[in-house]
Amino acid sequence: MDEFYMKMALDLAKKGKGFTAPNPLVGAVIVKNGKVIGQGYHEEFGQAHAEVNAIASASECVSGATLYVTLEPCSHVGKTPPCSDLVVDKKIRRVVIGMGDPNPLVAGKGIERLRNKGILVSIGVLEKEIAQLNEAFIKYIVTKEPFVVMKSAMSLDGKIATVTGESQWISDAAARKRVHNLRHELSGIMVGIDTIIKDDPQLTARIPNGKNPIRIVVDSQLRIPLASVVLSQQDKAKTIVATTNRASSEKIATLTKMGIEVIVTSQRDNRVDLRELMKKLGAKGIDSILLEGGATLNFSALKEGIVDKVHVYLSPKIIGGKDAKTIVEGEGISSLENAFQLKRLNPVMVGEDILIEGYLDK
Ligand code: AOF
Ligand code: ZN
Repeated sequence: MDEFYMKMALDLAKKGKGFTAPNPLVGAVIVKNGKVIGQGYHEEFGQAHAEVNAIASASECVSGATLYVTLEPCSHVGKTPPCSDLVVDKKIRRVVIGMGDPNPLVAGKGIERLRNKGILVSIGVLEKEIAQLNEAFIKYIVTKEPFVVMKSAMSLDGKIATVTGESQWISDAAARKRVHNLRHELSGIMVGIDTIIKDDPQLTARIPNGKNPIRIVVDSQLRIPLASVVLSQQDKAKTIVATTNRASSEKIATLTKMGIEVIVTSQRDNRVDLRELMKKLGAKGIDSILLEGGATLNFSALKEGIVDKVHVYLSPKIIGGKDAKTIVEGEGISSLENAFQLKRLNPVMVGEDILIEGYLDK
């Protein structure tokens, strides 16, 4: 039964996708005498925690009930008072927790408070699924750096375009829809300047009620055209341009006047220092980033070790052409033993395409 109610809490947690960052997705269910009497989830950043919403929704007194919550109840005074105290005050008898809270402010203290008050606590129900749902939070709360997902779509022979540069569309409509969902779920979307110059993309989440990610353009020399969509259509989403101290200060001033935030990093191989950029974006509360290319930036991101996860869509097409572009270029790796290794691969069909998800083995 614990798994059954935890699954319910997990499904509730998912409803907050796209709206809670950099805070976690959390769901809670209250059960008394075999009946669900309350449900809640963390709906939006800064708003009530899941436990508070579940208790507030209860159709009868929660005293003596069991609380199922995907994340350890908090023990700190943050934007809201500690949930573990509320659970104690409301005389809940048993608490079933999906996973411990990696937040150093909590990290076991919530569980300790509950146990000290004689509440029965079980931990680790559906932990793997819950941790995966909160993989960005788990990294960010400890490192203060965003969780980066590198996404690419390619033909079966590894091309992202034909020799003439035609690239729309390699992947199927179902795959594109899934990517727009991912844009909604993650806080930022990052591309290199060549992608802006070549495709002039919007980088928005075009799904119903989609939340647009913050657009981040990596542009070492500030070559970005002022008329590009990411600069001229700022009502849709905020844009940050990341550059180096090599960029013209006049252009920085022009962009700033247009309302664009410019982040200047030191140079690394004449380019934006991506590790420094991740620290700076993390400091702004950006907990997750979808890296959407191009091939040069993809290589730099892998080389600098900022990529946590990849999503590669394989489309059942063969394009050929030795000059047709592939998903990762740059200078490449010369010795196979230094190749970027993936683990925990998960292939799934998405429409006609195969999506391969995997994590970088760092
Ligand atoms: C949430 N929602 O349902 C739970 C959280 O910034 P605050 O004060 O809202 O506190 C955020 C921390 O509270 C968060 O990092 C996590 O450790 C803990 N639990 N947070 O936003 C919730 N249960
Ligand atoms: Zn809380």
